[in-house]
Amino acid sequence: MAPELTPVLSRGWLDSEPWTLAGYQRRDGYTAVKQALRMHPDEVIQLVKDSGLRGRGGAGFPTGMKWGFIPQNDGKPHYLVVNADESEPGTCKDIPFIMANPHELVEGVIIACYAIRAHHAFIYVRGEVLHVLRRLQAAVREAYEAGYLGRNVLGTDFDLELTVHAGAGAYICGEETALLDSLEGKRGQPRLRPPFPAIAGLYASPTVVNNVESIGSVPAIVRNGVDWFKGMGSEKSPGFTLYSLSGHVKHPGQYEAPLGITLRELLDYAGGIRPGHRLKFWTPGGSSTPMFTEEHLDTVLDYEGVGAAGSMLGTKALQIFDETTCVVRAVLRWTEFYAHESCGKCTPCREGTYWLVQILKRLEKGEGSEEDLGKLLDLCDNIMGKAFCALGDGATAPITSSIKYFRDEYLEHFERGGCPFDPSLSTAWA
Ligand code: L3W
Repeated sequence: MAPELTPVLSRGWLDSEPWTLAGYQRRDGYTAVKQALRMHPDEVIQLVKDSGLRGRGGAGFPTGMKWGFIPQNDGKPHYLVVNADESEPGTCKDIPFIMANPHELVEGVIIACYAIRAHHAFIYVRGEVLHVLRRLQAAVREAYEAGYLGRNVLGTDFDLELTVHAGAGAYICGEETALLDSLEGKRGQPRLRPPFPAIAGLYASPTVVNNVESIGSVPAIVRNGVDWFKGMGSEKSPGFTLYSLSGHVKHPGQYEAPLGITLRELLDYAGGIRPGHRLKFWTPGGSSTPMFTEEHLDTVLDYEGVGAAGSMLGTKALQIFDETTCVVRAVLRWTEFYAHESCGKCTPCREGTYWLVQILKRLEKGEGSEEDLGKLLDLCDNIMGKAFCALGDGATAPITSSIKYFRDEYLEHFERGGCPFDPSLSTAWA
């Protein structure tokens, strides 16, 4: 039997105006921060460490451990930066969460800042999503008026300023150090790590950078306790999470479920593949994660399960394609995205993604040769692990995995001298 859905972050999404302070307070909103402020900051860090919460932005790094990296008594200001620059292809969880539940994010920010002794937090939002920005700004205003932000939070001696910052819409600014450069007013390009942001982040000060969903999960953990959280999910990947299902499923959308659910089980909730069709390929964590096929329907969707099957859980963005979709065309489309979004700082990514697009275009039109597949793999090998940040690595994932599972489909293109698929049949290109 499929594990039951676990609406924690998505609780109240269908309520009337769940985004208001009053709406959030009806769902126990801002009770966790009161509990946290009665604890010692180190106890809050320990609680998050004990919960086993792992970063929901793609890498799955333990959240409590990251908070614990912030040096204490160093005389420097500390910062919390929330990465709300959601833009990994297929990923659409942080935006709906903020739209429905901005106060849960604000409450998580207050708890996290108290724990790491930060007095200024920033939420870096993708600039194009004006509705999200407005929703968040309104919530922050309400939180200031209610005394949850500003001087003497809830009558304690803890002060906290929260700034909502609009980015300008570049995928690279989802990379934590590029985001920090952008926030400092520079062109968003990744920095060399180490030093990690925990040591030298915003304005060269110790900074925690966490994804929206990671911070949004904290109030429920404080409210309900570690055992409750660990009662969901798997041993090394505990808890609930938002899976985004898109593409050829009957009911695309966000499904909040325990880590460790499988795609087969999620499809039961999403009404299955669109009627009359069958699953061909899918991404477990956005286009930066190697694709899977039908044989992976029962892969356990947690960090370990997906890793063991040769991919990454990433942002849990499950893009689902049926048999009408040309895999070469899908890969070309993703690769054009990476070439466009490459920041140009390092040669393997800047030049490599450009050439990947040229070769894929040729292949898709049926003008390539088998030798081109070797060239693609060679280029990927020269990008993977050699680019300045994960963008380059991500660009290689759809290519290497599609050649692994669908080599024959690539060959068919140049054997027939064109694409064997009718694009009008696949809604993936609508
Ligand atoms: C201190 C150490 N801190 C690691 C911290 C580090 C970071 C976190 C994870 O990429 C992935 C990427 C995308 N001392 C530390 C330390 N940290 N060692 O831990 O670091 P890392 O390098 O493993 O990952 P990352 O650079 O954060 C994230 C993949 O996620 N992805 C998602 C992309 C989504 C977007 C978006 O929507 N905007 O970009 C999808 O698969 O490809 O592999 O905080 O500082 N010793």
